[in-house]
Amino acid sequence: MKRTFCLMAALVCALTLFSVPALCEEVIETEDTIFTIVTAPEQTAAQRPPCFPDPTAEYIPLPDTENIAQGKPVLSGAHTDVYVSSNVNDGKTDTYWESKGWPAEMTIDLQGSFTVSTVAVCLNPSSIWEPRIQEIAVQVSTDGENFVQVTPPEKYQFDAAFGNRIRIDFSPVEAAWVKVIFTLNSSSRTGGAQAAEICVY
Ligand SMILES: [Ca+2]
Repeated sequence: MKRTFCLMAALVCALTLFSVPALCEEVIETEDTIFTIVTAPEQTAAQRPPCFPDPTAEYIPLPDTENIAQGKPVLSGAHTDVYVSSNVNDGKTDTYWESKGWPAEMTIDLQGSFTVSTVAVCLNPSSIWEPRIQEIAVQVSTDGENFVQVTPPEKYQFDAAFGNRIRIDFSPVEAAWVKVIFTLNSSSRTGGAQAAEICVY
């Protein structure tokens, strides 16, 4: 029995050291120890074992079409600390914009007229970002001066379990500018709106 335990322990250590993805596991309990035996799969490329589901499978899906907001000029009011407005459409969810004060408006110049029907607001998907609610409305404009509301202020739940992102869908409308207006953030420590990315489709 002792030899069996040693072999099991060696196997566990070896698998841990080499970080071999597990395809299945067996739990063995002894009087004072619990061993988890994992079996290394036969593989030639990285793969995710069924016992570790892909967390992105739970993310709120975004349209497959091009995000026409990325990299375009943006305009907003004052920002908090280093969280400047250009962080809001740089294509990275590990950089974010945080407003200073309310309401917080972010206007994106699409640099052309497009038919748009979805705005997505994303935070960093890391679970260190606790769930929060932000109240958001969307307006569009064809001339950059006169804006029409396409969705009224509504509260949206951001949760890392679902990618920490929300999408706002509305009837297709012509737009050359999109203004996203934030009026509440339930979890901002400095009292501002937060968005790692604002995407327009
Ligand atoms: Ca960003």
